[in-house]
Amino acid sequence: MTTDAAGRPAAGGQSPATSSAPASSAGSAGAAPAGRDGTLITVAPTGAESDKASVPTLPVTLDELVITAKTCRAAGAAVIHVHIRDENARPTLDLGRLTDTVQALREGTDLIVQLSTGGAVTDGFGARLAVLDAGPDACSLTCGTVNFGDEVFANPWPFIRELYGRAKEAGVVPEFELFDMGHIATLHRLLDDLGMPYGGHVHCDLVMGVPGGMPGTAAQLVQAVAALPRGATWSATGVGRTSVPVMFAALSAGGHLRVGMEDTISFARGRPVTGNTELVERAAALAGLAQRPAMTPDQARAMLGVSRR
Ligand code: KMH
Ligand code: ZN
Repeated sequence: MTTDAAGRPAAGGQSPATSSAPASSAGSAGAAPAGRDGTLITVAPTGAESDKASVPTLPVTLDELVITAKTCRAAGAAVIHVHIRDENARPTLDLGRLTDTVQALREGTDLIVQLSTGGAVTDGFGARLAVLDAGPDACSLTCGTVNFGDEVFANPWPFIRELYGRAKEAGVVPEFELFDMGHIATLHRLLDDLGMPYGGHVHCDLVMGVPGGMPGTAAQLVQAVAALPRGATWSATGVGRTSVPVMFAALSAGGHLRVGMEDTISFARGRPVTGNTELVERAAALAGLAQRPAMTPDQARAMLGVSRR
């Protein structure tokens, strides 16, 4: 493996960006070890659930988001998963704001900009589809409905199909968000029905520990990874107190990491997060210990099939 000055694996050391695996789910035997030499770290800095008044360090303005993006990039992030807020710090899918956000993040960093199409549980399907019009590099695409605490995060099959088709047409690379084992079955169905995504590679994020979804345990992670489409790469996210155990499990199983204040606002028991950067720093340190150091955004582009804009 060749490395750059920061000890990150060189792009040439990565597995091919595109998968030659068939879209069919038949004969799935677990995910192939693409991206084995480095760790893709995604930061999810804001989310739609935490309230700025209760979590003052949450980045909610465009300036706060760009500063966060820069410091997280320096700490080892390669992808930013973006939810935005309005002038009252409430979640919004306002297209003008989303478009400005994509532009500002591109101007300020070289991160892969992944917009959330999940939004908040209160967002309608039309607004969630329209997120693609903001021209991101990538988008999240949740593969099924899930109980979400006391709420329901709705992702019916016709919506999933529509979003997948539109992302393909728009040249946006989807990341498949999998909150439960049934979502993996739906991902297979989607690939069987509609073929490979734009970019030619399947990358998933196992979102674990949501009350209503799959638990954030090592045993569950192993089971989920074994069910993924052949050739897929995957990250894992442990929500709340499952953040650290899921990170260790993912690294030991050859996976990538998503961290950020969307998913946890505690750094340790009784110790609130001071900001997203320390979460990325911890993830990068653990990835280094696992001898799979943090990928650069260009290395991540090569793995995910995301082209430079
Ligand atoms: N805020 C959750 C309801 C996504 O970004 O795609 C959905 C979510 C998933 O965060
Ligand atoms: Zn999200």
